Amino acid sequence: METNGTPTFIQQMEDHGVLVSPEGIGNAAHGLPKVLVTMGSDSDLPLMMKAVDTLRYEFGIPCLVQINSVHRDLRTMMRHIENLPPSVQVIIACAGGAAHLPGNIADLRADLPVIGVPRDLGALKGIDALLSMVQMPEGAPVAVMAIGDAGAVNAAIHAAKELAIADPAIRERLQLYAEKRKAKVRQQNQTLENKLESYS
Ligand code: AIR
Repeated sequence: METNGTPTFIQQMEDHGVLVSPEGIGNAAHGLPKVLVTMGSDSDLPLMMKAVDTLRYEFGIPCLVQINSVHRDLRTMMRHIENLPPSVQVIIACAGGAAHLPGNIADLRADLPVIGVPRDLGALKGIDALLSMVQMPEGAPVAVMAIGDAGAVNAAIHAAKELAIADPAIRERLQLYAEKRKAKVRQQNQTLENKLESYS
């Protein structure tokens, strides 16, 4: 689908993935993407929407979402990752099983931090994905999160922390997010006596 080696407009759109922001998805989204959220298959989407929704609703960060499989279409993945829009500053990559996507991206993009999310899948329930991501050789680091839901949410928070270094508005939203977490523990203590009663 290339004309004389130059990507067509449609190919460029496909190459960049789908923009998601607090306002909406695709044409309804606003702003420049700061994070790429990529995954090996659309079957990873229910997990990775936890990262996408944390980015957009908690921190107001627009992101690109894109499927990239290093075991099913390595060449397309390489083209996508080498041609990301320059506004993208952090990459979150999820895969299940033999999960080489974040490690391969870390090699392709020496300039961007890569955060890995191992999917809890199959016979080994994510241990395989975790080990594939975390045991990178020296020189190409991947910041690997926990397996599953907590890892997906933490990937978004970690990405926000990286962006906050140069963005005071995101730093402020991170503080608010931490306050909400503290309020939750406070609220658990306030209702603790009633809960204890139910055990007596
Ligand atoms: N996967 C796809 N290409 C390489 C890998 N590791 C992963 C996907 C998904 C799992 O294989 O990230 O977690 C199963 O994919 P599917 O499409 O069979 O549901």
